[in-house]
Amino acid sequence: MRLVLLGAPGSGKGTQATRLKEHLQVPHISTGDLLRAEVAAGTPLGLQAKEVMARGDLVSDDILLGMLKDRLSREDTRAGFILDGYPRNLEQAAALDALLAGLGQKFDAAVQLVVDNEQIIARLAGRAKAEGRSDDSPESVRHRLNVYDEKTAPVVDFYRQHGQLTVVDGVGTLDEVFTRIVEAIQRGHE
Ligand code: B4P
Repeated sequence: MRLVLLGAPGSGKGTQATRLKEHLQVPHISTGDLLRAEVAAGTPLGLQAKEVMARGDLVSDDILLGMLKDRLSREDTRAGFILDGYPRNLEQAAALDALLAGLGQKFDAAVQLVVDNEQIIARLAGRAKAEGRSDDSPESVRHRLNVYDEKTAPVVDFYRQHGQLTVVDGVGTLDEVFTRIVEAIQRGHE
């Protein structure tokens, strides 16, 4: 199973991917986690990404594509993967298609988690308190939601037009949302 998880910041992509990887027995690839690991290790790439992420902007497509190519070339992704946080714009969507075509692969479903902005702001305020992530400040969250509307929402429309989109209500308990995703994947595309 090759799954792409889409949704606004705070919609539960990372949270649900952590559960889905156990259920589907495939690796969870979070571009946000890959970037945060570079930042924590203080690599040149991490130093470049740090400020961009704290502001809530998108890190450059070239950096992301390089990281993704490396990760998808690893043996453990042969049987599938859950991609969380990529693609975030139409250029990244095209790059993903090309990358998978080069590997002789296609993804099985793009799942969009839908959560209203009020709930998103409350969730990320909670995470800011619990984990102190620099991009969960109120200013950064507002900006990330604008970036999502401007750059990432067109990716959702693109997959919808191509019949590859599955929409899931992301509001509810972690178990409820998880069950909806699993059922939606089983049912296939909407
Ligand atoms: P990400 O790491 O992808 O951050 P995110 O959008 O906030 O999602 P995340 O998966 O972490 O949170 P979740 O909704 O699960 O990206 C961070 C930054 O990295 C980006 O802003 C960008 O700068 C950069 N980046 C990453 N990918 C990129 C790309 N492809 N191109 C360019 N730049 C890129 O969880 C949020 C909170 O909600 C948690 O506290 C969780 O506990 C809570 N929650 C989840 N589900 C819930 C539920 N059902 N009910 C209540 N709370 C819930």
